[in-house]
Amino acid sequence: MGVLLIAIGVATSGVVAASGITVTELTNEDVQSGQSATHTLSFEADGVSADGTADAVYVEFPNAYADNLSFSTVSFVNRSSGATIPVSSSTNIVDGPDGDGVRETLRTKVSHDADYATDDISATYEFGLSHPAVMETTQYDVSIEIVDSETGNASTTVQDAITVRPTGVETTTDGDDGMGSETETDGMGSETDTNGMDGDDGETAGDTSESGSGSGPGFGAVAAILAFISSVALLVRRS
Ligand SMILES: [Ca+2]
Ligand SMILES: [Ca+2]
Repeated sequence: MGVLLIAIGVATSGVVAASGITVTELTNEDVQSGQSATHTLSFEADGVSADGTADAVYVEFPNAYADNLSFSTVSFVNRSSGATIPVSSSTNIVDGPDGDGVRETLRTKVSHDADYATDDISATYEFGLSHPAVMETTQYDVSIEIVDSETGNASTTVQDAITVRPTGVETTTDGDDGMGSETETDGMGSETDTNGMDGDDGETAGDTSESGSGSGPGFGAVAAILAFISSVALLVRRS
């Protein structure tokens, strides 16, 4: 228990400096399969160095969004003063921190040369996504990472940030199956009626049952039953 608490403490203190990345808004986070949508993503981060040397800010999407990602605008401000944090290298779509060779990440560099050490910032991105075609509801993470020139790295991942829902019609085939099982039930019904006659009438009924099922359900079975009844009537008259 003590060891576990220490481990958590170390993990938390590892993101001092540039830290506290918190997503405050993601619009259109629930979309249909294959839909294209524009999104606004806002987040806050603390302790970004204002030393006049560039810091890189990454917004990383799952690989499914590579080639389905278009950047529009971004702004960074100091949350207290409202001062603009200047963009020193405009946003590009790059491989990003995961280094997997897939270009699924927005990279922007900021550089604020201020007379104080760090900014606590608010960032707002606008971008477009063409969402994947999915067969079942699928959720995607979005990650943010800041590589600071002086105060170290910080990152966060929003699990299941985007939900993509399938659009297909699913139940037509089930309706057809229902009709099929009704036909089967009719067949069973005819047999049950014939068996009922069997139980009442003994030996002769056995033959009738076979001929009934042989000629199939419906009119044939009715005809067989009528023939059976008339033959019983004849037997009754003869006896
Ligand atoms: Ca810096
Ligand atoms: Ca990548």
